[in-house]
Amino acid sequence: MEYSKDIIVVGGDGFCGWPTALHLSAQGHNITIVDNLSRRQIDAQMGADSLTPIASMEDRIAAWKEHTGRAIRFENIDVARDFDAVTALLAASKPDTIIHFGEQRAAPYSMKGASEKRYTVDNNISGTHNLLAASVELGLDTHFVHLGTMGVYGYDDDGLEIPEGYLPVYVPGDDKQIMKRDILYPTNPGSVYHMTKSMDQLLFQFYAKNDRLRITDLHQGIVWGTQTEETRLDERLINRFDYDGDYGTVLNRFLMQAVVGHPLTVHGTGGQTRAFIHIQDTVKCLALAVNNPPAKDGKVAILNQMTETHTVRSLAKLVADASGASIAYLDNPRNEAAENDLRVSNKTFLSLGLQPVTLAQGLIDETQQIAAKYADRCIRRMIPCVSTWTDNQRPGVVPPKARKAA
Ligand code: NAD
Ligand code: USQ
Repeated sequence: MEYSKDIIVVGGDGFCGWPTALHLSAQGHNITIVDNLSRRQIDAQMGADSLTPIASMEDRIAAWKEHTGRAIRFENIDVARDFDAVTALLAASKPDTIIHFGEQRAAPYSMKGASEKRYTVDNNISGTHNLLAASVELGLDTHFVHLGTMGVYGYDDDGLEIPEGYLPVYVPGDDKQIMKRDILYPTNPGSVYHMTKSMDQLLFQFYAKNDRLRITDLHQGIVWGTQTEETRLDERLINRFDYDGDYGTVLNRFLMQAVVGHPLTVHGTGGQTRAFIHIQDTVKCLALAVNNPPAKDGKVAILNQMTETHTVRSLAKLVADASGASIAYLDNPRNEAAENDLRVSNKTFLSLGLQPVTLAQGLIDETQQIAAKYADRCIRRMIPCVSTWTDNQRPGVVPPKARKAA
């Protein structure tokens, strides 16, 4: 580490934010977590909960201090709604780095209905914009690191290796010379949630160009696993484990389903190929990003934060073979391609020294052991994915076209 940085981790109570805050604290950085605890509130509203018992923020921080002697500050601020509090905090702390995890991140939740769509857009866009506008207002030279998503690229399967954020295009100029331009890869989001990440990209493009903010946007794949080196130290530090139909992501859901004797819920044929990364690599990537800020050159640094790709059906088979679970092929509640290939460049993190953890049996076993340990906390009625992408996918709903014809 070059020197100890002052880092604000927005969304530091969440699945990726909490282990990242601990990892960076362990590396000697001074950490302030900012979170409005909305994720815990959404669980309470839905009647869901993390499979692992997550301690209160106060107990988490106290346990960390007991084990390491290191303090972490916590500020309960809604970055989307309380601009004054955001400005006051940034003015007082002048952070070297802001890491922004603080968004509504579940695609199915964002598609439940108008209220969830509006919340996701308002929360994600205003939160991101407030942090950028406050940094400019205060004249800060803060490195802004944002968690974006692989899903902004879409899954069109056009045979290209997905580059890191920018696509070179070649267009004929007036004098018939071919001109090369690097444009933002055309976004093709698959949910309202993914759309907010596409919109975030434009905010970053503008603020990097206009105000020379130093911005790193990490296009992360689906994160799996639960524990990191730091969260394993004490049960009060344990990371959250989402398995419900809105917030649970596919591999962790399969691992939990196998443990509780639920058939593995494959949507459609399971031919969807997605990018994955283990939570331990997420925190390593964040440390690499923090320690390698981009130049103030008007361009956002976009890095693909993923380590491997798999189809949903191959993951189901892997888990079924290891556990004896059965596989259920269900009608897909989403509006997405049934089958796609996916090739992704992640050359920047590899060149910075990332040695990826791949889907190894040991890690799968560990996650399954965590799931087994807390299986009695599983609320089975929260397992099905009931959020549908369009009206006509809802059971018993007459599709709009049929309604018109009647
Ligand atoms: P999470 O829901 O567990 O954590 C997000 C945290 O942000 C929560 O603690 C929540 O309370 C907080 N938050 C939300 N809105 C806020 C606001 N307005 N003000 C303050 N705090 C707020 O999600 P996660 O899985 O940790 O994801 C973190 C980020 O990483 C998200 O932006 C997500 O889009 C991105 N990401 C996650 C995954 C994944 O598989 N989990 C994959 C790719 C990208
Ligand atoms: N799927 C199943 N069965 C399930 C759950 C999901 O077949 O029980 C399928 C979905 O239909 C989809 C794929 O698995 O084709 C992935 O779904 P997911 O819920 O695991 O992931 P996704 O909705 O894409 O979102 C997650 C995070 C999000 C992040 C994104 C990264 O919730 O915050 O941005 O992964 S990425 O997918 O690379 O865009």
